[in-house]
Amino acid sequence: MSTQLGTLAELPQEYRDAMTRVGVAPLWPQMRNVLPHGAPVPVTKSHLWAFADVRPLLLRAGELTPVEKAERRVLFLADPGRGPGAMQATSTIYIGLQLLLPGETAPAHKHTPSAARIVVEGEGAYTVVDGDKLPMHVGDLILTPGGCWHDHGHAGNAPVIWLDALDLPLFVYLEGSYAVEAPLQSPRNRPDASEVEYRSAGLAPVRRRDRPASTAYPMMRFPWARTEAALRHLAEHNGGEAIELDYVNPETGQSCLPTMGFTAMMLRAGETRRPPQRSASAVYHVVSGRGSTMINGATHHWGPKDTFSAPVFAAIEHTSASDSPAFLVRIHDTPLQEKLGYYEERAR
Ligand code: GTQ
Repeated sequence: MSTQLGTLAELPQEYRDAMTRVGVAPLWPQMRNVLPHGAPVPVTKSHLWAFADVRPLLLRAGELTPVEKAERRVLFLADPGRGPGAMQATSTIYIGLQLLLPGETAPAHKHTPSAARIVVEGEGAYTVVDGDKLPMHVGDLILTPGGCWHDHGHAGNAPVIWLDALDLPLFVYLEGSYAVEAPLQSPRNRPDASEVEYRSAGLAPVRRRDRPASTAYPMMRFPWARTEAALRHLAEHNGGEAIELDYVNPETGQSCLPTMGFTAMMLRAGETRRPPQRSASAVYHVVSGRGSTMINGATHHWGPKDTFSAPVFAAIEHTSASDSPAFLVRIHDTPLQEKLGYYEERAR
């Protein structure tokens, strides 16, 4: 059924003025904007941010703005569908690229949105999350869930760049975004849980009655070396299936953060994949390898450290270069949509 709905122009001016004075407006001229037929009409426009383009600007920020004057020295990825300066890459996902120079620190704070980092370049940086010092190696996924104190430091000798993913746009929309500041934390003198308690999938530490498990965020760091090894093993044994692993909470099996999901992907050399159309929006970060991705008919060519976005219900086709496999991390809002009860996949 698609009757043509009435427009604003059909209504007498004097009636429209009266509505404006009273502070009301008619629904029917805007009905299809907010409830389109069959599928959402995304505002987000797919875009590729080449690391080679962003990196020099970020390094210049290192010269122009001391970290003390930035708190976080970040250039964020602005969705072209929302115009210049939009502080979001998709409807719910904020992505920033953060620079820390040797010897610099970024002070502790905690905030209502959740964040995760993927290390892009450089060695020697660390993040302290609620007292746990988490080393940052290229490709590692480091969580700083909402409400957890976090500060960053850098003991190496070359610039470090990492990607920040936050559910900030959602919290801004909810009018729920704020932060609390504090001095740097003193880290506990023990390796983080990924090195001690959760070395291996399926094995979890025995919990004592007097020390109940803290199940919300038991593991804050997912070392890339293990993720890549797991993907390569899976590739040898899963037939022709997509090679994908979700980052999950090792105690509950649920997504590692409440609204954002993280999925490590491997594309075999020369492989083409057409995933289902998903109701989730996504940002892909290339850890290594080269290839191209067609999103709603437009093709992005990507290489290591590049980042690209896909709106909700995008028609996607990935192709990796023929000489070596490619490894990507997909950042998406599936966990949020599942909690809201509307996550959906449509076969293509
Ligand atoms: O490192 O804590 O890109 O609070 C945006 C907000 C990074 C951070 C961002 C933040 C941070």
